[in-house]
Amino acid sequence: MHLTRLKDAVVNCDLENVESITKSALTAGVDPLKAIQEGLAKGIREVGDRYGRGEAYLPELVMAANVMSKGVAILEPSIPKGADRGGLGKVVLGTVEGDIHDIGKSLVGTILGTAGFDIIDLGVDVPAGKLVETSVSNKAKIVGMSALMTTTMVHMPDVIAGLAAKGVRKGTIVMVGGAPTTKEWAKEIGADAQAGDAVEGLALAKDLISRR
Ligand code: B1M
Repeated sequence: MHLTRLKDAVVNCDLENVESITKSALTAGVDPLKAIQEGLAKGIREVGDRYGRGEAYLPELVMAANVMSKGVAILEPSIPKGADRGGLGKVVLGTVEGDIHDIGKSLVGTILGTAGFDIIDLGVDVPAGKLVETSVSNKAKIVGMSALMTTTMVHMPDVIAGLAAKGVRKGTIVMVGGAPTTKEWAKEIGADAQAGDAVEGLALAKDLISRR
């Protein structure tokens, strides 16, 4: 019931009631991550699909995204912290150049952060060079890139080439994610991992780190 209400709040662009709906889900003991992934995110995908079919317009997409962000902001502080907080290594994170989608990327940062990674989140529309330079100067263990559009995911290989040019490719784990990315895409561009959601991203990051 709570998950459906969360989904519907996004679908109906219900900015007024999303706070109370989200808080009542938390009070009822709904797992905050589940509330995001199986509630709010389902709603935003539904609106996105409608937009893709020409059944919804950009203002609706923007409003629905605002509702989603408001709900996520309430839920994020309640995501349980890992026992091994801190010390898993630095992760440089960003949405690639030309792309301003940040909800999924930020969620990945939150989940990795609560599990013990040190997150350097460069935000959105990040040029490849900035991701590479920040990674090198911080001796990052992982570079994480997010892309939500087929037109922007093409910048991901530039980061991998940049790391190679600086001689740090082998020592840096490259993880990619975002709706248009796939395992095949990751393999094709020479990334180490692709994650379909934030939970898988955390599992892959921990696994890859443990094997270094
Ligand atoms: Co945009 N948008 N949007 N949008 N938007 C998409 C991506 C689109 C598929 C919608 C559609 O047409 N059906 C489409 C892209 C089509 C394509 O590929 N070419 C699209 C478009 C076209 C656009 C604009 C160009 C529209 C316009 O202006 N005409 C514009 C882009 C401008 C730009 O970037 N330059 C635009 C704008 C926007 C809003 C601002 C309105 C808003 C974003 C708000 C924000 O981010 N602050 C928005 C939204 C909300 C979407 C959809 C509906 C939902 C994205 C989202 O937040 N999902 C999206 C449709 C869709 O994805 N199906 C769409 C929820 C989030 C929790 O999931 O981001 O997938 P997601 O992240 C997940 C996983 O993917 C994974 O874990 C996350 C959490 O579980 N993951 C990683 C993500 N990154 C990862 C990194 C990792 C690991 C896992 O490791 C590093």
